Amino acid sequence: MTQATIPLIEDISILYSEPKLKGAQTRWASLVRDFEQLYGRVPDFIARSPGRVNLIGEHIDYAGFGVLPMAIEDDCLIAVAIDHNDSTVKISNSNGAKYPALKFVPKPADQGYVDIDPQAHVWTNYFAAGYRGLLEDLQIEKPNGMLCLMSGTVPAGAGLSSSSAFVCCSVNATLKAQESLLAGKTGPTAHELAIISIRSERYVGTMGGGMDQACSILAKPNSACFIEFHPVLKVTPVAFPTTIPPVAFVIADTLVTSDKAVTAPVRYNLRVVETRGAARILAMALGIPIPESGKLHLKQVLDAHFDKIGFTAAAGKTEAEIDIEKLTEMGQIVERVFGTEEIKDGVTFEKLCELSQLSGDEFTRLYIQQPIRAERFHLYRRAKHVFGEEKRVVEFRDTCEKAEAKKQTAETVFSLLGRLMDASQESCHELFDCSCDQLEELTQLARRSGAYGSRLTGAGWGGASVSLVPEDKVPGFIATLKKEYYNKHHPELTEEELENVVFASAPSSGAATFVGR
Ligand code: NG1
Ligand code: MG
Repeated sequence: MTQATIPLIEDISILYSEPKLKGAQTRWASLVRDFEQLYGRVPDFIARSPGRVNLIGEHIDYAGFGVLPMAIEDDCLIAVAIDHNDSTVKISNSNGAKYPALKFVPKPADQGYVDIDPQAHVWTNYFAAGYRGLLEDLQIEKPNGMLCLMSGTVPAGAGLSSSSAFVCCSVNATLKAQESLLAGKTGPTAHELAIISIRSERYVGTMGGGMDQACSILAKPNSACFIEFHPVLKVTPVAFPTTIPPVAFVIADTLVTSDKAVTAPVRYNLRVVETRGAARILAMALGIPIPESGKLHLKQVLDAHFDKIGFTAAAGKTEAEIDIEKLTEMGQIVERVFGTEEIKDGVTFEKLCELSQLSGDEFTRLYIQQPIRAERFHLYRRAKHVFGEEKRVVEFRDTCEKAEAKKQTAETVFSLLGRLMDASQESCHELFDCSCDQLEELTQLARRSGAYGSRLTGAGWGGASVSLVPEDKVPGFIATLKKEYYNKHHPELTEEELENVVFASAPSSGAATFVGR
């Protein structure tokens, strides 16, 4: 490696669109410079993983259903120097004032390499999670040491997956740093790295689905990702129609931060448990056998149900039409099984166990791996959201893919997509209870200000909204949001600060490592 200031990078312009590129070049250069200052040597490589914006398909990945996110240009970078003689790991943050550094000597493989306390909400947990997950996969005895400096631009707690960008980046960085120890074996494929990253992030204590890591690692440039989880993880690029005037996805952060790790017991992890309970009870009602592990999500219930009744689709139906037919029928089953007076408005834990035909201890052992707290568990509203939301994902994807063949006008296509986004927001608000006042305000304002559609993105309860806006209207749209939302609620923010709060992002590409020339 030469001592040059930036040329670690062949050409980072493939990663960022023109408006973002200059800022990115400065950032990459100062990362290398700060690294040299901190560790007295240049890094061997820089690993990069992007955040994501979920276009549609909220809170359904952990129910096994397909989702449609897009990687964004904001990302996590980790500059790394490899130490072949000493296993010690040091990780610092370019924002050291806010995020203190960590140093550790890895433990033996059978002790999991590094301790992670999910109750201690420290930023380095995400690094440790990726480090541990990858090493457990490789089963390396004496890892190479790593000197690391991290720089992140994905806003934290905004629903844009700063957490997964970091975990995925850590997995990638750790792999690259241990390459010399693979002894001729080929390391994991990108697909395997995505699965490792999904597993790794659970060490932090959230019972997450997998959308974010799959997107951060496997995204392809210029397209969104349709991600399926069942029976296996599969990512298909979905391009937006190119023959009609372009649209942009504008991200606007409510600035209500929602730290998923902190609120998990009453929000995210609780939703996972409600969804799992709903799957079990629906399966029982439909006479579907439940595996001893109890593991069965709503997508498996759907598949098993249609297998059981010997469903055959009417001739000439498209795949999307068949999926929609099945999801509609599942919606009716939800009405029948959960729409009763006894269940519709939520059930106590005792009732949940009774319906599941399990004791409290058994239910906890099978479905509650992390602490949760709730007075009532909502089977009806959560299940209804899941099947309805997946229907919208299918329609959204189908609309993007068929627009050109159907010779639809921009107005038709984008109005359709926008309506689906609006309906998703309504369902998140009414049925899944994962919106909040500020998200409602911002999405309504977006619609009034020229967006075809607008919804929350990511886990919700704060964080960002995403709006579909004709590209030529983006500057005016952003100006209105600044005036009507940010100037009102956050007059303290400067123009420059607002650039990271409300912005359009081009679809970015998935994780990669960059070595010096
Ligand atoms: P964020 O927005 O990063 O908190 C979470 C989950 C996803 C998905 C969405 C909701 C993780 C790492 N991410 O995202 O898997 O369930 O919420 O659609 O747990
Ligand atoms: Mg996250």
